[in-house]
Amino acid sequence: EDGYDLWLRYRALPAAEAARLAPHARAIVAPATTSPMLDAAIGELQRGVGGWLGTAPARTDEVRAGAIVLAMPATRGATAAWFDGLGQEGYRVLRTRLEGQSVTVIAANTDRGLLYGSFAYLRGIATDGAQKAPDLRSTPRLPLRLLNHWDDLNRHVERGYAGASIWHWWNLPDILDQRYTDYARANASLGINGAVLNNVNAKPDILTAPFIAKAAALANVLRPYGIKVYLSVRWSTPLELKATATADPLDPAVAAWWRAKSDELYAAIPDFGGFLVKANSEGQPGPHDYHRSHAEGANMLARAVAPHGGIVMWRAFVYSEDKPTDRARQAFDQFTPLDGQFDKNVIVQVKNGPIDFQPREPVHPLFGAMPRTPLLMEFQITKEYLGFSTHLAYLGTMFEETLRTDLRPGIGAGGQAATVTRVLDGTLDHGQATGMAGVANIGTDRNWSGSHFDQANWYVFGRLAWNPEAGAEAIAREWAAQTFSRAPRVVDTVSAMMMASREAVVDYMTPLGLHHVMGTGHHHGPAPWVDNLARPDWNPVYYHRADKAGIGFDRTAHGKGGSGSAGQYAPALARLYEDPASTPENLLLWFHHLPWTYTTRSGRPLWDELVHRYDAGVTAVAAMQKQWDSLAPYIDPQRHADTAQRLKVQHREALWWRDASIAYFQSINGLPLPAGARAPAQSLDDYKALKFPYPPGNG
Ligand code: BDP
Repeated sequence: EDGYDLWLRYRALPAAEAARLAPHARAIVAPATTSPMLDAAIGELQRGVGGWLGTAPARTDEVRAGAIVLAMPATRGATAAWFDGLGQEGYRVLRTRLEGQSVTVIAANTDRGLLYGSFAYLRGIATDGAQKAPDLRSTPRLPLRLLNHWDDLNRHVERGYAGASIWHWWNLPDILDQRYTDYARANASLGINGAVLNNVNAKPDILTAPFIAKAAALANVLRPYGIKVYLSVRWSTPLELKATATADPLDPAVAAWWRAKSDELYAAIPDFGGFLVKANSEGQPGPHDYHRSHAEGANMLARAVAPHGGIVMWRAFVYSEDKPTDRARQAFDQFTPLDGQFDKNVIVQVKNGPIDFQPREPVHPLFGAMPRTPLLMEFQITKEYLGFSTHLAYLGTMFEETLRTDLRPGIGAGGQAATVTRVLDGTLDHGQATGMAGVANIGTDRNWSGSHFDQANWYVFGRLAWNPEAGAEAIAREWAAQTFSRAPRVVDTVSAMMMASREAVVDYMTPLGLHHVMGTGHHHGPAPWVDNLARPDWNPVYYHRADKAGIGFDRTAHGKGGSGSAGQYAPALARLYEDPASTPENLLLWFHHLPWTYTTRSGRPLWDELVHRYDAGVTAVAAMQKQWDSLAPYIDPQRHADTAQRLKVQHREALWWRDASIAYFQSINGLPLPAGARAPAQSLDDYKALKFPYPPGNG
């Protein structure tokens, strides 16, 4: 068990379960007209059932007892009600009678629905061992369910902790790796329907003819699995390719170049999805270089792809170099004046929080402030700030926390909470459903994600993109059952570990709303002392603002001496954040600068509470180690040992985070440790002296 099969393992079933499944999986009956997507669905059913039972069911066009029937509305004997409300992507799976025979029906209006329905059928059996007759119905809540690969053309993966890029650009387009197909299968099993192939820090080369041919070859492999290809583009591409004399979006020659380039792309990839753009952000060029707005830039590109049905995803991850205002408020300041100015096929892609994928952030204020602009959620699946692929941190709880955030607490439009999910599905404001993009954690490592448990973050991202209300815990359980074992003991223990894991990381790294205190550049390990970087808003000291008297970033109203970013939320939410007493304690120091003696909800003074949280984080990792050890008899030795090694490192590094952070903050506040707290193992200078050459994912 090296993890390559992900959650699609299909290992031989125990005899009793096989005996339950076999009579209901004797053959696969499919529509006579075939298509690559239908073939993909049938191929997966044969692989799955074949793996479980030892022989794969044959494909036939005659309904017979015990068959799995892939049904479309035109299928003879099909019941119209099966297809009710399934739309273009939904499916229904049920045990019923067709032409007098007892069969299992997978029904959908489209091939795509049959593909998703086939995976759902397989997931059902994998999680319940064929105990109950399948009875499933689902349609996706969001149309765009995308992975963003931060993969460079030389196969380096920015913030990648799972080896090199799976895209072998050099070998493409002629040599196609089996991994591309297996990648597509895994995504299709979750309903992921798009992949941005290259890094947002894009190179002009991606739009040259040779790379378009390479992208087209990948598109051909992914298409039968319902996955469209998108590309990240660099704003100044025509200028850098010396095709134009400027990259000004209002220059007709520039617009004409993008139109012609789009035509060329669509000629090679007829279902090309569109462009993702990082502009005027962290040194990337953009329309501001020509005194044009983000909207003017995005609209110019949008008009180039519009005739082909393409979209532009314009990122809102911007913070300017010259304006020293609070970084957390800059995207809002730049984008809210543009609300309503974007073309219809532009979607603004917003990170979940206002800084940068921290272990915990409040929701990004833009989600509540662009009622006339469709917004796409950007989550980071790869764990840049949460211990790479070494630390076990299940991100389902983090994604869910953001999606469930009520943007207008107490106001609830039409009785329903104004959740972030409802911004994405369009029911809150602008009426257009968008979706979610996840920065992928996939690489050439045999197990795809660096660690076995990081597969769960790919999995939960996809499942929540399909249904943001599916529930992180339910998803953890189904992942554990498919990935390790259906034994209740395994599912209970693994999901319990997962559900507590992200909070543990928050506790030992950034408790109580602290953020951005990681090592410079690579973001590995604690470095709250760093104060010498080129830009103030890259320095940890800028974010925690600890001094002799207190700690935290005052983001309350200007009038109260804060940065004003709490006021970017809708009034009801802003009111909560303006007052430390009503701010959720897990965001306390995000919004407030408080004296070390401030009394927290436990009754402990702030300093003692901070130390308490660091300790709680370390203790939680020790608990995960124990839980994992207890599973040794139930998990294959290879994956058990690999995970145990990582947990051991995580425990050591949690202690390091705790000790280094405490040593540093103590050097600032001069306070004694709370009674009973252990002194840091080493001196602050020892921690400061640590160096990390050649970290993964960084340059
Ligand atoms: C930060 C990463 C950086 C990315 C940037 C982005 O450190 O590597 O390029 O975000 O999202 O999280 O553009």
